[in-house]
Amino acid sequence: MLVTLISLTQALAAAGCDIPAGETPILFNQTGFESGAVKLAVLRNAATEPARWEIRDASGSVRLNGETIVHGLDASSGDFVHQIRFDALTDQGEDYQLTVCGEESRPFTIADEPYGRLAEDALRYFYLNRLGTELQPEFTGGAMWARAAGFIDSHPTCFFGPDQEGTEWPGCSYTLETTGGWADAGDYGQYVVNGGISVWTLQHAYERLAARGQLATLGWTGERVALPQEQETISEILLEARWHLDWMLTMQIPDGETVWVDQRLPGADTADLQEIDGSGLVHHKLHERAWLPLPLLPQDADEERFLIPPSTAASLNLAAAAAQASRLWEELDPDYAVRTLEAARRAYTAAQRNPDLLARNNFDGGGAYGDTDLLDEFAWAAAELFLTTGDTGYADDLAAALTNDAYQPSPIFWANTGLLADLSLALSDEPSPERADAADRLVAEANRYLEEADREGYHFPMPASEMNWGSNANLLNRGLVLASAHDLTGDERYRNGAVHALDYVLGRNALDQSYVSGHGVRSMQTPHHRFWARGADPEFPPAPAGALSGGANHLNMADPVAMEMRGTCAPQRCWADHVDAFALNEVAINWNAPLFALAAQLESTTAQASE
Ligand code: 9MR
Ligand code: 9MR
Repeated sequence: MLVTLISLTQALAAAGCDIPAGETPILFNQTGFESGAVKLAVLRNAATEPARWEIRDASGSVRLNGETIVHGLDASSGDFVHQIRFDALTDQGEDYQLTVCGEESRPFTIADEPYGRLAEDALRYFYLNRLGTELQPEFTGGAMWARAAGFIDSHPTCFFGPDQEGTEWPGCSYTLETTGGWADAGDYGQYVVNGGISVWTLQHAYERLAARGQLATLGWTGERVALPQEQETISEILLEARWHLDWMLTMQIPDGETVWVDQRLPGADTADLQEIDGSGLVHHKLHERAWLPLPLLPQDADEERFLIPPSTAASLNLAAAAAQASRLWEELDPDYAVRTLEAARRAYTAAQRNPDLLARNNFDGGGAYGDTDLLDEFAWAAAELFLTTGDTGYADDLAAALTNDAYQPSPIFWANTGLLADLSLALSDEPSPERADAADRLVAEANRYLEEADREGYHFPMPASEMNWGSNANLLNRGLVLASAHDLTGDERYRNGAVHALDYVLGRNALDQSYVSGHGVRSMQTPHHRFWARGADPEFPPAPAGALSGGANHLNMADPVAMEMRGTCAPQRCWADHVDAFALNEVAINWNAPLFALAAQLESTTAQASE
């Protein structure tokens, strides 16, 4: 009788439980939860019936219990999963623990404002990647990330000689003084396309906080991330963005200079070099003739760098980011506001004069950042210029781009910038048809992301089919759109969608991985980075806190580590914390920018709710 009772109890305890051996069964954001927000854990569980769960606090009292929601087989991970929703637990506390199917989770925290340190570390990333300047220990968040300058006295001329396709480039008669800016990523290359979205995203975070009057209340007036510049009242966000925008400005061709470009028609195999008026156009990028080795200190990089021919996309990136900067600096530094607006107008005019100077993948030693569809960049630049100047000519250009049959709003990344225009337009405090249309597009986009989250077992707002190079940042950019939809509608579901995006990046994923260094118990350690290269050489430092790994990528497995994994991994699992895995585990300015922006945005909306 006793034996029967015990086995009955065991059978009951095991109802709805079939936990696969080997991997952590309970997955959630490793940095904890926000008191008032959505709270979701994922359980790897092959059972098709729900299981009972409970959460205890630090004293051992049960604070909440319930049943799992059976999601089923999840294609992006290959896992059979259940979801556990515990939004109802809202008390701040440490050492909470979730128990389900006899498995205990790691302890977790619930806090009113869990995003502050993340935002600060994510912003410090940019200082830590400055070129042309010494990194001083009082600003690096630890002495091991201080270093000498490198890439100083940079005054490159145009690339000359044969490119990778054998085309002979004549070079040009000028040099530009280009010292400064950030390194793009794990490489020290500098690219105006990618600089644009990165600077824009930091400036957008600033503009959003400013619109709500929260810069000072949240301490984003120089109190949170120390920088070498004078910053008594000027925000560290704006100053840091300016560091790179200043570099982008140096890449613009002075009036009256001529430059060689490839004018081949789309689809043509051979180059058609022509010398054109370069006035106002912007060089696409700046890097050496061949990839530099890894690891490498900046001061040891002594190969010559070259200005790679100008592109329409680079010109529009400068136009957009500089036009946006102009309105943000108008009161703080009127001269700079004039300078940036003038540069933006010149770049825009030059792009209109040369609408199809497309960058190609024909220069070794740097990323291509080629983009063949520039309607979205035209819309973005026109929108920023319109918002800053009010000139209806720009509004007309914007309308023309948006109503072009080929225009499609698509998820944000460096080559899809149409929604950046909408994010800026939606922030504007003056009602206008442009603002209303942008708001509609953003909410429609956000609705789609929420539906996509519902389909995912790990409940992040992106389909596996989009887990490409830099997937984590693409996901966080979706988070920014969701956060904007929340601002526009006040509907908490959108804010929760943004939280789900961050939850994935911070640990609620098949690999039980926090993709942000220094945040979470299993955080990324050894990125593809030429200075944070501990993964390649013990003499070099590890990643500092707050750097975002590119993330899972099953679509473009281009590096040696990824190649080994090809065909063997479910989309979410195509990732490795390996220094050589540049298609999976590099870090980049355009990836850290939405990490910062989303953390800052979530922090600020919490702060507002608690006022
Ligand atoms: O560092 C890599 C170099 O050794 C290779 O020759 C080159 C081939 O494309 O790729 C380099 O890696 C870069 C990658 O292609 C794109 N992301 C930046 C990587 C350099 O840090
Ligand atoms: O982020 C870029 C990704 O969308 C591309 O697929 C990939 C290959 O072209 O390049 C990525 O950008 C890299 C750039 O080319 C060089 N610096 C490092 C960037 C991140 O890996």
